[in-house]
Amino acid sequence: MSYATGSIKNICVAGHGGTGKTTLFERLLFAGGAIPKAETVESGKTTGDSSPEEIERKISIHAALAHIIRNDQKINIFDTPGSSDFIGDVIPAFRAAEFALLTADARAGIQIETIKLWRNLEGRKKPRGIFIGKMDDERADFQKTLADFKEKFKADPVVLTMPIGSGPGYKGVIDTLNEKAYLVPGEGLEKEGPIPEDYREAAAAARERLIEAAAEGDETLMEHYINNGSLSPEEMRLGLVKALAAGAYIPAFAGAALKNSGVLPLLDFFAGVCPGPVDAQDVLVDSEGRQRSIPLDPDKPLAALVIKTSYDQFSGKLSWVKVVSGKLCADSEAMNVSENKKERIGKLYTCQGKKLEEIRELAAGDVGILAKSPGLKTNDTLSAGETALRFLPLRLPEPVHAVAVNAAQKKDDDKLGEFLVRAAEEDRTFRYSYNTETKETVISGMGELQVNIILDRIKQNQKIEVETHVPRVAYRETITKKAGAEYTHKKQTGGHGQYGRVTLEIAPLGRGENYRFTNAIFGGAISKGYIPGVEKGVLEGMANGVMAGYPVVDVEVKVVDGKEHPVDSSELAFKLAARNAFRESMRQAAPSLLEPVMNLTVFVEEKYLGDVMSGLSGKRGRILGQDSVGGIVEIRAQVPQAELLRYSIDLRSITSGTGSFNMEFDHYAPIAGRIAEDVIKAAQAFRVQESEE
Ligand SMILES: Nc1nc2c(ncn2[C@@H]2O[C@H](COP(=O)(O)OP(=O)(O)OP(=O)(O)O)[C@@H](O)[C@H]2O)c(=O)[nH]1
Ligand SMILES: [Mg+2]
Repeated sequence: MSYATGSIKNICVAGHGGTGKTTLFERLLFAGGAIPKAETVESGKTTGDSSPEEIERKISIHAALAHIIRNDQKINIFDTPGSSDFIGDVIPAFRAAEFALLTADARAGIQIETIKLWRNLEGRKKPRGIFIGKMDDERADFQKTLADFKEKFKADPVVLTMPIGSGPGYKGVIDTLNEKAYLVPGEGLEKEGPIPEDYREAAAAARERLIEAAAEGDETLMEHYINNGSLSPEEMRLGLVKALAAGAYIPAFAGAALKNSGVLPLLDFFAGVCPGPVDAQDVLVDSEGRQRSIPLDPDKPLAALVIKTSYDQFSGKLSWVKVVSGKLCADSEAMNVSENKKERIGKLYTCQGKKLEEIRELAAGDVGILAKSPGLKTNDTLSAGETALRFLPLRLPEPVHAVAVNAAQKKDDDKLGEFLVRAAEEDRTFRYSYNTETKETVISGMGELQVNIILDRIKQNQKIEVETHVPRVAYRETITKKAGAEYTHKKQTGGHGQYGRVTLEIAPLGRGENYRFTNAIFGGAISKGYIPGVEKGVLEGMANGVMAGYPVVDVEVKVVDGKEHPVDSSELAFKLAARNAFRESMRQAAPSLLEPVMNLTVFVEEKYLGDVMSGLSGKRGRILGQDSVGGIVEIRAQVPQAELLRYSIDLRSITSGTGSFNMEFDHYAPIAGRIAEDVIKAAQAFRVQESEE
């Protein structure tokens, strides 16, 4: 069955690891009648954590999508992983949802991943709320968590559900909008009841704030409120809908999902108050990068975005799509704008976790799954006809942790390659590449956990034995002064001989200028026709420097003189002469090693600042600055890449798993002394090993 754009909601549940997202997701599905029984994460049977690696580790690794039908609306809900290693599965859900609910553990306050996710949502101007869960736990403190929230986000949430007691005395929640209590059930669904006497005052105060938030959403409501001092329940709801779509307030909820508590009023909020596709706009860009906002309109031509790709044991490749405009029909055709070719649209599904249900069409605003469209990949735009308009790709961070891998047995190379292609399709933060320079396949991701899970899948599911090691750094070589040399390549072997003489002058260039080649010969010592051969020889010489065999950069090369033979000269002879002339010149030009230096941004809680700073100075890092926003300190530094190869592991241990970082290449910088000696020694060892293989 197809749902109209106005009857669809897309909600994303996100937040710090272990705050109870998958449990809440499960209980929402149960309360909404989508599943007959609610399972615990520990049982390994939840709708959210259904892959073998999730069941084994009892954490979420992949985004899960399910839906509830409530008041004739289809409420799509995403459960997302909390560990920062799996941000690649959170971003697609943020992209597709019109509302995000962040979970907090009432015992722990607002934790670092939640802060980072909050910032990400803020950047997207996405309406969002907060669910303070685990209220049944002994150490739960709703007010303290709320206060922590206020301090970190400089915002005062509007309480939609407040807890009745906490810990062993926790009894349920009060729905301040509908003025009733929901009591913790023995089993089954929570029961409605009157607001307990001693909570009436607090509930009334919370309701006052709700009325104000609602009135702020709409001018006529505000007038009505000023004149009458109150709003009817329906007026309130409408005001809250508008104000939330505009991001004017932040709703806060309490509950204990594991006890099925605080779930029903949340569901009613999703159905009744949350913004949906009709309240949102999306953005398309044309071939010149100009952006155009479009409403989510079912009556316009089709425009849909592939937000995620996954592989199912039975159905093969699955493409998750958000339809933004028009409708997507099963057994049809659409234009894949990104590839500029027609795509057959086969079967369409809606899903409850990994359970797929076939449907005929998806209207604008809906999210569903397309099977058997092998040509589709994440970020592709589907369109009704030919157009240059496409969606902006998902904004994902760059990988920070890399490992070099190779199949222990040559015969497994292809199988390993195929697996890596698929893994990188499934999670866009996971990358693999073959580095021709260091001759390694390097896989990289957001942290050790993500990379290790991929390695486990290679070993356990694919049964491929692999060897891993720390990736080699791509050093460079350069020169520090001017020099020059002459080289004559001369060979007499029977018939034709080989002859070419080249004199080069080389000089340092500015960092990043890489290479400049000039023919400065006057008078035809070398004919023009041989100069390309000379340049080839120079480039070959530059491919392997004289210090440790790394590529040579930032050198100006001038051909100043030479000599040719009327019969024996050839392009090859000049190439060989030039290569050697370059090597010789380089030896005399005070060569130096360069190492890549990264721009690093570290995000840590204030209490770890000192340890992280001293860690960085031990890594030859240069601190550029620091900022503190909402309880997280952002440290900016420049650090040699060689010192960062295992930084995701180091930082985890310094910060008990809470710190994270971004990095990108910035520049090459010279190294000398012991550090350079070690690099040269390691390169020699590598070469010996290579020649033995
Ligand atoms: N006491 C109590 N425990 C809860 C509640 N909700 C979840 N838990 C427990 O908290 C732990 C983590 O729950 P999950 O639902 O897996 O948390 P999550 O946020 O999905 O975790 P990740 O996906 O790994 O980030 C599990 O042991 C749950 O049983 C609750 O309301 N009360
Ligand atoms: Mg989870």
